Amino acid sequence: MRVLKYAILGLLEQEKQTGYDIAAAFKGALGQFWSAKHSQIYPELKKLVAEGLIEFETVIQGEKLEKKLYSLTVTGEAELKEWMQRLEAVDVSHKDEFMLKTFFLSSMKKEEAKELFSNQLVSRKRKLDELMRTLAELETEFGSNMHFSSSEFGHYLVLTRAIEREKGYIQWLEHSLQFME
Ligand code: FER
Repeated sequence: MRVLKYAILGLLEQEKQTGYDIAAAFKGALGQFWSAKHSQIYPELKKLVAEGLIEFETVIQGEKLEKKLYSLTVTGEAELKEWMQRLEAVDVSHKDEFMLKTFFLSSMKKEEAKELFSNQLVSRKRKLDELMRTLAELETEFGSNMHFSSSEFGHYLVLTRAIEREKGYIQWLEHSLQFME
């Protein structure tokens, strides 16, 4: 399934944007959990136009730089809505290189395994720190009592989910390290 298609439709549902704006969005919060490269975004935009899901008007930016300002069509809006409501299958493809190494752990010496786990613990704690900082920023900017109609409510939910995941991951790493004592 072309999930990128829906990511772009979702962005355009928020506001009309240029290809540049869309690419920039993937460098922000969105890109933290759904990445896409320029080389995927621009062909996808072309495809979506051909399919009648998005359209564009040409605008002049700055001196005489022509830009395509994309927006959703009625059909695009309907497809996005349908996808948002659709129940997706539980994703079994969440690839985690560290899990792959863990699976083969018995081929390592215990001290090496402990080092591998300790290093992973450091990097997961860093990730958790970054998530907590972003959450604190969000709360400073938008208030700490988020509710459904807050503009950043979805972002808030994504962050709190990631924070719980990292906390669980850290706990598991610590238990595993104790196990290897
Ligand atoms: C953010 C939104 C999401 C962010 C990180 C994430 C650091 C990460 C999500 C994930 O790992 O699932 O603004 O900022």
